[in-house]
Amino acid sequence: MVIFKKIHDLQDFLSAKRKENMTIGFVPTMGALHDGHRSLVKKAVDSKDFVVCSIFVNPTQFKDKTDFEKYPVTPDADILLLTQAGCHVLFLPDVQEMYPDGTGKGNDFDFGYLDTVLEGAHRPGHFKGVGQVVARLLNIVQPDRLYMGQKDYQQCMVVRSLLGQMNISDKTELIICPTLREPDGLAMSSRNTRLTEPQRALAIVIYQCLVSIQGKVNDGNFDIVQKECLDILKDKGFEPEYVALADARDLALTDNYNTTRPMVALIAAKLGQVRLIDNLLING
Ligand code: PAJ
Repeated sequence: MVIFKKIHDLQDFLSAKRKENMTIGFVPTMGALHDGHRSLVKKAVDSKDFVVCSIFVNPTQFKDKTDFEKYPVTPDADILLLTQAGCHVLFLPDVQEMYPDGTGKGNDFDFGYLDTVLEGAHRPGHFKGVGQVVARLLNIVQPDRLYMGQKDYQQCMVVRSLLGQMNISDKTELIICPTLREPDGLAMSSRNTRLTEPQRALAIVIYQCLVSIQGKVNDGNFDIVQKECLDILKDKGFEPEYVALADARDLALTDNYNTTRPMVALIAAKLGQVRLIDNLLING
Protein backbone atom coordinates (compact mmCIF):
# COMPACT_ATOMS: atom_id res chain seq x y z
CA MET A 1 0.00 0.00 0.00
CA VAL A 2 1.28 3.44 -0.93
CA ILE A 3 0.64 6.34 1.46
CA PHE A 4 0.17 9.91 0.23
CA LYS A 5 -0.12 13.01 2.36
CA LYS A 6 -0.16 15.54 -0.48
CA ILE A 7 -2.97 15.99 -2.96
CA HIS A 8 -0.69 16.53 -5.96
CA ASP A 9 1.31 13.37 -5.36
CA LEU A 10 -1.89 11.35 -5.04
CA GLN A 11 -3.39 12.87 -8.18
CA ASP A 12 -0.25 12.21 -10.26
CA PHE A 13 -0.26 8.61 -9.10
CA LEU A 14 -3.98 8.13 -9.80
CA SER A 15 -3.86 9.66 -13.25
CA ALA A 16 -1.21 7.07 -14.17
CA LYS A 17 -3.52 4.33 -12.87
CA ARG A 18 -6.41 5.75 -14.90
CA LYS A 19 -4.25 5.54 -18.03
CA GLU A 20 -3.85 1.83 -17.27
CA ASN A 21 -7.67 1.67 -17.48
CA MET A 22 -8.14 0.91 -13.82
CA THR A 23 -11.41 1.79 -12.13
CA ILE A 24 -10.90 3.68 -8.93
CA GLY A 25 -12.85 2.67 -5.83
CA PHE A 26 -12.84 5.12 -2.96
CA VAL A 27 -13.52 4.53 0.74
CA PRO A 28 -13.49 7.79 2.74
CA THR A 29 -13.06 7.34 6.51
CA MET A 30 -12.04 9.11 9.68
CA GLY A 31 -9.79 6.26 10.80
CA ALA A 32 -9.88 4.17 13.99
CA LEU A 33 -10.73 1.47 11.50
CA HIS A 34 -12.68 -1.67 12.32
CA ASP A 35 -14.23 -4.56 10.41
CA GLY A 36 -17.05 -2.32 9.14
CA HIS A 37 -14.50 -0.19 7.30
CA ARG A 38 -12.65 -3.33 6.26
CA SER A 39 -15.85 -4.65 4.63
CA LEU A 40 -16.05 -1.52 2.44
CA VAL A 41 -12.43 -1.97 1.34
CA LYS A 42 -13.05 -5.66 0.70
CA LYS A 43 -16.09 -4.89 -1.44
CA ALA A 44 -13.97 -2.53 -3.55
CA VAL A 45 -11.16 -5.10 -3.82
CA ASP A 46 -13.68 -7.79 -4.83
CA SER A 47 -15.00 -5.45 -7.54
CA LYS A 48 -11.42 -5.32 -8.93
CA ASP A 49 -11.15 -1.60 -8.23
CA PHE A 50 -7.90 0.15 -7.61
CA VAL A 51 -8.72 0.98 -4.00
CA VAL A 52 -8.07 4.34 -2.38
CA CYS A 53 -8.95 4.86 1.27
CA SER A 54 -8.71 8.23 3.00
CA ILE A 55 -8.29 8.86 6.70
CA PHE A 56 -9.09 12.38 7.78
CA VAL A 57 -10.82 13.40 11.01
CA ASN A 58 -12.76 16.25 9.52
CA PRO A 59 -13.10 19.11 12.04
CA THR A 60 -15.97 20.79 10.18
CA GLN A 61 -18.45 17.98 10.78
CA PHE A 62 -18.14 18.02 14.58
CA LYS A 63 -20.41 20.35 16.46
CA ASP A 64 -19.04 19.16 19.76
CA LYS A 65 -15.39 20.09 20.28
CA THR A 66 -14.86 17.29 22.83
CA ASP A 67 -16.23 14.72 20.41
CA PHE A 68 -13.67 15.91 17.85
CA GLU A 69 -10.80 16.01 20.31
CA LYS A 70 -11.67 12.59 21.75
CA TYR A 71 -12.10 10.99 18.33
CA PRO A 72 -9.81 7.93 18.45
CA VAL A 73 -6.65 8.12 16.33
CA THR A 74 -4.91 4.79 15.66
CA PRO A 75 -2.67 5.23 12.59
CA ASP A 76 -0.46 2.13 12.98
CA ALA A 77 -3.39 -0.24 13.46
CA ASP A 78 -5.23 1.45 10.58
CA ILE A 79 -2.31 1.01 8.19
CA LEU A 80 -2.05 -2.66 9.16
CA LEU A 81 -5.78 -3.26 8.67
CA LEU A 82 -5.80 -1.55 5.27
CA THR A 83 -2.71 -3.40 4.08
CA GLN A 84 -4.23 -6.73 5.11
CA ALA A 85 -7.55 -5.82 3.45
CA GLY A 86 -5.79 -5.28 0.12
CA CYS A 87 -6.13 -1.49 -0.06
CA HIS A 88 -3.79 0.00 -2.67
CA VAL A 89 -3.51 3.63 -1.59
CA LEU A 90 -4.02 5.47 1.68
CA PHE A 91 -4.57 9.22 1.49
CA LEU A 92 -3.65 10.78 4.82
CA PRO A 93 -3.87 14.55 4.54
CA ASP A 94 -3.63 17.03 7.40
CA VAL A 95 -6.03 19.91 8.01
CA GLN A 96 -3.81 22.40 6.15
CA GLU A 97 -3.77 20.16 3.07
CA MET A 98 -7.55 19.72 3.08
CA TYR A 99 -8.42 23.29 4.02
CA PRO A 100 -5.58 25.53 2.78
CA ASP A 101 -7.89 28.57 2.88
CA GLY A 102 -9.27 27.71 6.30
CA THR A 103 -12.28 25.64 7.26
CA GLY A 104 -14.71 28.54 6.83
CA LYS A 105 -14.45 28.53 3.05
CA GLY A 106 -15.97 25.91 0.84
CA ASN A 107 -18.79 25.05 -1.41
CA ASP A 108 -22.27 25.49 -0.06
CA PHE A 109 -24.46 22.55 -0.80
CA ASP A 110 -28.11 22.46 0.12
CA PHE A 111 -29.39 19.19 1.49
CA GLY A 112 -32.85 20.62 2.11
CA TYR A 113 -35.13 18.39 4.16
CA LEU A 114 -32.32 15.91 4.91
CA ASP A 115 -30.51 18.61 6.85
CA THR A 116 -33.55 19.30 9.04
CA VAL A 117 -34.44 15.85 10.42
CA LEU A 118 -32.84 13.24 12.69
CA GLU A 119 -29.04 13.67 12.45
CA GLY A 120 -29.56 17.00 10.69
CA ALA A 121 -31.75 18.28 13.53
CA HIS A 122 -29.59 16.92 16.35
CA ARG A 123 -26.22 17.83 14.87
CA PRO A 124 -26.72 21.23 13.22
CA GLY A 125 -24.00 21.91 10.67
CA HIS A 126 -22.87 18.27 10.62
CA PHE A 127 -23.97 17.49 7.07
CA LYS A 128 -22.63 20.80 5.83
CA GLY A 129 -19.23 19.64 7.13
CA VAL A 130 -19.67 16.18 5.62
CA GLY A 131 -20.64 17.73 2.28
CA GLN A 132 -17.67 20.07 2.41
CA VAL A 133 -15.10 17.34 3.02
CA VAL A 134 -16.63 14.64 0.81
CA ALA A 135 -16.91 17.10 -2.10
CA ARG A 136 -13.26 18.00 -1.67
CA LEU A 137 -12.22 14.35 -1.45
CA LEU A 138 -14.28 13.49 -4.54
CA ASN A 139 -12.67 16.30 -6.49
CA ILE A 140 -9.25 15.00 -5.49
CA VAL A 141 -9.79 11.25 -6.02
CA GLN A 142 -12.43 11.34 -8.81
CA PRO A 143 -13.51 7.77 -8.13
CA ASP A 144 -15.58 5.55 -10.38
CA ARG A 145 -17.16 3.99 -7.30
CA LEU A 146 -17.70 5.41 -3.85
CA TYR A 147 -18.21 2.90 -1.03
CA MET A 148 -20.19 3.97 2.02
CA GLY A 149 -21.87 2.17 4.91
CA GLN A 150 -25.59 1.85 5.58
CA LYS A 151 -24.65 2.31 9.25
CA ASP A 152 -24.80 6.05 8.47
CA TYR A 153 -28.05 5.85 6.54
CA GLN A 154 -28.77 9.57 6.39
CA GLN A 155 -25.17 10.32 5.43
CA CYS A 156 -25.58 7.99 2.43
CA MET A 157 -28.64 10.00 1.36
CA VAL A 158 -26.78 13.27 1.84
CA VAL A 159 -23.89 11.99 -0.27
CA ARG A 160 -26.30 10.82 -2.97
CA SER A 161 -27.67 14.36 -3.04
CA LEU A 162 -24.12 15.74 -3.08
CA LEU A 163 -23.21 13.65 -6.15
CA GLY A 164 -26.28 15.14 -7.86
CA GLN A 165 -25.40 18.69 -6.86
CA MET A 166 -21.83 18.19 -8.08
CA ASN A 167 -23.20 16.78 -11.36
CA ILE A 168 -21.15 13.62 -11.05
CA SER A 169 -23.88 11.03 -10.40
CA ASP A 170 -23.16 9.42 -13.78
CA LYS A 171 -19.40 9.41 -13.20
CA THR A 172 -19.24 8.18 -9.60
CA GLU A 173 -21.45 5.30 -8.53
CA LEU A 174 -22.45 5.21 -4.86
CA ILE A 175 -22.28 1.70 -3.43
CA ILE A 176 -24.04 1.36 -0.09
CA CYS A 177 -22.69 -1.55 1.95
CA PRO A 178 -24.47 -3.40 4.79
CA THR A 179 -23.79 -2.57 8.44
CA LEU A 180 -21.27 -4.87 10.09
CA ARG A 181 -22.15 -5.84 13.64
CA GLU A 182 -20.45 -7.37 16.65
CA PRO A 183 -21.66 -10.91 17.44
CA ASP A 184 -24.19 -9.49 19.94
CA GLY A 185 -25.66 -7.12 17.33
CA LEU A 186 -23.99 -3.83 18.24
CA ALA A 187 -23.14 -1.94 15.05
CA MET A 188 -19.38 -1.58 14.73
CA SER A 189 -18.26 1.99 15.24
CA SER A 190 -15.01 3.79 15.97
CA ARG A 191 -16.81 5.36 18.93
CA ASN A 192 -17.42 1.95 20.57
CA THR A 193 -13.84 2.00 21.87
CA ARG A 194 -14.82 4.92 24.09
CA LEU A 195 -17.46 2.87 25.94
CA THR A 196 -16.61 1.53 29.39
CA GLU A 197 -17.11 -2.20 29.90
CA PRO A 198 -20.58 -1.83 31.50
CA GLN A 199 -21.60 0.68 28.80
CA ARG A 200 -20.41 -1.71 26.11
CA ALA A 201 -22.61 -4.44 27.58
CA LEU A 202 -25.61 -2.09 27.56
CA ALA A 203 -24.99 -0.69 24.09
CA ILE A 204 -26.72 -3.65 22.38
CA VAL A 205 -30.06 -2.33 23.64
CA ILE A 206 -30.13 0.03 20.65
CA TYR A 207 -29.98 -2.90 18.25
CA GLN A 208 -32.52 -4.84 20.31
CA CYS A 209 -34.92 -1.90 20.07
CA LEU A 210 -34.47 -1.78 16.29
CA VAL A 211 -35.17 -5.50 16.06
CA SER A 212 -38.34 -5.09 18.13
CA ILE A 213 -39.48 -2.23 15.88
CA GLN A 214 -38.84 -4.47 12.88
CA GLY A 215 -40.63 -7.42 14.52
CA LYS A 216 -43.80 -5.47 15.21
CA VAL A 217 -44.31 -4.29 11.65
CA ASN A 218 -47.57 -6.19 11.35
CA ASP A 219 -49.00 -4.74 14.58
CA GLY A 220 -49.49 -1.40 12.88
CA ASN A 221 -48.77 0.68 15.98
CA PHE A 222 -45.38 2.28 15.67
CA ASP A 223 -46.14 4.96 18.26
CA ILE A 224 -46.58 2.28 20.96
CA VAL A 225 -43.32 0.53 20.04
CA GLN A 226 -41.58 3.88 19.83
CA LYS A 227 -42.64 4.77 23.37
CA GLU A 228 -41.59 1.33 24.64
CA CYS A 229 -38.15 1.79 23.09
CA LEU A 230 -37.73 5.29 24.49
CA ASP A 231 -38.71 4.01 27.95
CA ILE A 232 -36.34 1.04 27.78
CA LEU A 233 -33.46 3.23 26.60
CA LYS A 234 -34.04 5.79 29.37
CA ASP A 235 -34.47 3.05 31.91
CA LYS A 236 -31.09 1.56 30.97
CA GLY A 237 -29.39 4.93 31.35
CA PHE A 238 -29.30 6.15 27.73
CA GLU A 239 -30.21 9.66 26.68
CA PRO A 240 -32.23 8.88 23.55
CA GLU A 241 -32.24 11.60 20.88
CA TYR A 242 -34.67 9.89 18.55
CA VAL A 243 -36.39 6.59 17.87
CA ALA A 244 -37.86 7.08 14.43
CA LEU A 245 -39.53 5.37 11.51
CA ALA A 246 -39.13 6.82 8.03
CA ASP A 247 -39.62 6.12 4.38
CA ALA A 248 -36.36 4.48 3.34
CA ARG A 249 -36.29 6.40 0.04
CA ASP A 250 -36.57 9.98 1.24
CA LEU A 251 -36.49 9.74 5.03
CA ALA A 252 -40.00 11.23 5.34
CA LEU A 253 -40.89 10.53 8.97
CA THR A 254 -43.98 8.50 9.70
CA ASP A 255 -45.94 7.51 12.81
CA ASN A 256 -47.33 4.40 11.22
CA TYR A 257 -46.00 1.22 9.76
CA ASN A 258 -46.76 1.01 6.09
CA THR A 259 -46.07 -2.35 4.55
CA THR A 260 -46.46 -1.07 1.01
CA ARG A 261 -43.27 0.96 1.02
CA PRO A 262 -39.68 0.43 2.16
CA MET A 263 -39.09 1.80 5.63
CA VAL A 264 -36.14 2.31 7.89
CA ALA A 265 -36.07 2.48 11.69
CA LEU A 266 -33.41 4.76 13.13
CA ILE A 267 -32.14 5.38 16.65
CA ALA A 268 -29.66 7.84 18.12
CA ALA A 269 -28.86 7.76 21.81
CA LYS A 270 -26.10 8.89 24.11
CA LEU A 271 -24.55 6.53 26.60
CA GLY A 272 -22.45 8.66 28.93
CA GLN A 273 -20.35 10.84 26.63
CA VAL A 274 -20.65 8.53 23.65
CA ARG A 275 -23.28 9.12 20.99
CA LEU A 276 -24.38 6.00 19.14
CA ILE A 277 -26.52 5.66 16.02
CA ASP A 278 -27.93 2.64 14.23
CA ASN A 279 -30.71 1.73 11.82
CA LEU A 280 -32.47 -1.25 10.32
CA LEU A 281 -34.44 -1.58 7.10
CA ILE A 282 -37.98 -2.78 7.72
CA ASN A 283 -39.38 -4.09 4.45
CA GLY A 284 -37.25 -4.04 1.37
P1 PAJ B 1 -16.39 7.01 9.42
O1 PAJ B 1 -17.29 7.12 10.58
O2 PAJ B 1 -14.96 6.65 9.66
O3 PAJ B 1 -17.01 5.97 8.43
C1 PAJ B 1 -16.41 5.71 7.18
C2 PAJ B 1 -17.35 4.80 6.39
O4 PAJ B 1 -17.46 3.57 7.06
C3 PAJ B 1 -18.76 5.40 6.28
O5 PAJ B 1 -19.26 5.20 4.96
C4 PAJ B 1 -19.52 4.58 7.30
O6 PAJ B 1 -20.91 4.47 7.03
C5 PAJ B 1 -18.83 3.23 7.18
N1 PAJ B 1 -19.07 2.43 8.39
C6 PAJ B 1 -18.92 2.80 9.68
N2 PAJ B 1 -19.29 1.80 10.51
C7 PAJ B 1 -19.70 0.79 9.71
C8 PAJ B 1 -20.21 -0.54 9.96
N3 PAJ B 1 -20.39 -1.00 11.19
N4 PAJ B 1 -20.52 -1.31 8.90
C9 PAJ B 1 -20.35 -0.86 7.62
N5 PAJ B 1 -19.86 0.36 7.32
C10 PAJ B 1 -19.54 1.17 8.35
O7 PAJ B 1 -18.55 8.45 7.97
C11 PAJ B 1 -17.47 9.01 8.12
O8 PAJ B 1 -16.37 8.42 8.61
C12 PAJ B 1 -17.27 10.48 7.72
O9 PAJ B 1 -18.47 11.19 7.92
C13 PAJ B 1 -16.77 10.66 6.26
C14 PAJ B 1 -17.77 10.13 5.24
C15 PAJ B 1 -15.42 9.98 6.08
C16 PAJ B 1 -16.58 12.18 5.98
O10 PAJ B 1 -15.70 12.75 6.89
